[in-house]
Amino acid sequence: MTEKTKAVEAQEEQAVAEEAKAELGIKETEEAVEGVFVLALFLAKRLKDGAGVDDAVALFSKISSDEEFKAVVGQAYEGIDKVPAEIKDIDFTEGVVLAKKAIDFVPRMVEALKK
Ligand SMILES: [Ca+2]
Repeated sequence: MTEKTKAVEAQEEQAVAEEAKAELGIKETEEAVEGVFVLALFLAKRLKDGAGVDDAVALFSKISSDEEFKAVVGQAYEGIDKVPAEIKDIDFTEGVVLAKKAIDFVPRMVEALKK
C-alpha cells in the first residue's frame, strides 16, 4: 500500500465518521431529558408531603389519562439505548441546546415546589 492510498483512505474514513456524527444528533437525548424533567416535576409535586402508595397510583393514572404526559414519557423511553452514543459525540451547539433545556427546567421546578 502506498502512502498516497493511505492518505486517501484516511480522508474517506474521516468523511464517513463526520457523516455518522451529523446523523447522530441529540434527538433521543433531548427526549430523554424532557421525559426525566416531566417525571421529576410530577414527582416533586406529589412527594412534597412524603411518598406513599397513592403517589405510584397517581403516576399510573397520570400516564393513562394524560395523553401529552404519556407521549413525552413514551418518547423518552423509546430509543433510550441511543442516548449514550449521542452524548459521546455531543458538539458545542448540541451542548448549548441541552444546557438551555436544563436552565428552562429550573424555574418550572421551583414553581412546582412553591405550589
Ligand atoms: Ca426517544
